[in-house]
Amino acid sequence: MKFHVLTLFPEMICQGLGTGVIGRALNKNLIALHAVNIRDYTLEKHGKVDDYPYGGGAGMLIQAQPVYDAHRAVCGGRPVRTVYVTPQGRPFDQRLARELAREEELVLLCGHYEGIDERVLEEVVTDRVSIGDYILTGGELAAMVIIDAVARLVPGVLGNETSAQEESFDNDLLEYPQYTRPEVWRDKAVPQVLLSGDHNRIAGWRLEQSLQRTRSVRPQLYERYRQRQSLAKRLSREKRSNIHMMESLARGLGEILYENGDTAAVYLPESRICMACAADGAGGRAILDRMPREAELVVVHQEGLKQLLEETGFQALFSCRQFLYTQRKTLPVRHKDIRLLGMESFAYLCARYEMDGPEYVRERLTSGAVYGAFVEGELAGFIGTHREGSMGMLYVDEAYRRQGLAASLEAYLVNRTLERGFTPYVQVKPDNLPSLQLQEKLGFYQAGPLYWWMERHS
Ligand code: 4G4
Repeated sequence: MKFHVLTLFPEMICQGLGTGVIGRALNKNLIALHAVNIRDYTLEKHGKVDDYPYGGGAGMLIQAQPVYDAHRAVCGGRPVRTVYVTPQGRPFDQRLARELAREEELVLLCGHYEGIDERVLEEVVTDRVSIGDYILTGGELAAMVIIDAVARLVPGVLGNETSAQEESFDNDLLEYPQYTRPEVWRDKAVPQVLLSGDHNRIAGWRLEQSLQRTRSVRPQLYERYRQRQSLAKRLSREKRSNIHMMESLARGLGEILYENGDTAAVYLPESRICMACAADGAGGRAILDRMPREAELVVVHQEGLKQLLEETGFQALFSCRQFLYTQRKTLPVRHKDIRLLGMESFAYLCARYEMDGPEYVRERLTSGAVYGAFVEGELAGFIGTHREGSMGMLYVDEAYRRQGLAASLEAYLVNRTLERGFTPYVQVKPDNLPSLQLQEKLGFYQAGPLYWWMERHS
């Protein structure tokens, strides 16, 4: 991923990001940083880039021309997402960091003085972003904060196999306190439970600490956590048919749109998917009333809700069966050479997985969501986790079929999913017999009736 920064202080950017984890990622060419001095593009002979604001007022503004020309020099004609860091922007958070991490290139524009002439902002800026409700003397520190948060999500940057996949500002809770040696420091002992070796008790203590911290420091986060827990509890009564909703919540991909008795809707803003179930027509309409305009896809498994959607501008794209793996134990994986795939496998995947298009393949690959099976060093097949959390994209090359490779791939992904504390589930088209058989063979349970993916037709 490449970051371009348009700034009056390029050395500040390079200095600030040149060390530590981000510095190492730069050296390893996992990310690139290109700081551009706006002043280099002024046409004014003394290098001036600022002037007085029309209408009067304190301070100066950066003029449109040098910013525009610097941006042109960086992007040429290419459409590159361009972030203006400003106190007047959309609040930056982990979700926006994940969204920006999906870009191949990003421009960050840093303001100074009182800001920048609005006309060039209208021309080049795609996103106005604020890192918090306070004023800085320049946009550089804000841009560096964003670059740091985004860069650490790029696969490989955090080192080893840690991938950005499904990392979330998790389950809305703050982290619990942690301790390292020595066991006693200045008469303060490490909490006894952490030395007990009893992993259940430790997990319970940590959760309790997280809850206390969150409740006292971030009451709103705590409320959201409580709401999610209560919906999860309700959904779990019908866990089998609502596993897709449960899992999107558990993985921090979805937020609750509506909850009332047996009517519930979860919305996944990053993939613009809504998952819903309704007790009756009134419930269905309550969901529709709250569904964001941007929602492109809706997943339902009730005939009534499907009809209601069809009356409101949606049509069924396809249907599928849902299977889940409720056992906690990992599965044996017969083929040993299965690993995370990166963009080097882009062409291979595009030629074999056409259903969701190359942009989707790129996004999944760069998110660290796709694994490949190798036979004698050659890529023979792959599997991935879809954006909403289900496993899929399973494919094995003709020449390598009937050797249990698909089973190995799926078993492998089941194990990785379990490791993350999630419940593996898949959605299978009803006519895909080999896949239906595979789910049975691996010990999956079919959950609920048919699921319909509904698409908005404009
Ligand atoms: C744009 C307009 C970002 C940029 C005015 C930038 C805080 C943030 C700046 C200014 C910033 C933030 C000089 C006020 C630079 N301050 N919260 N300062 N100012 O993200």
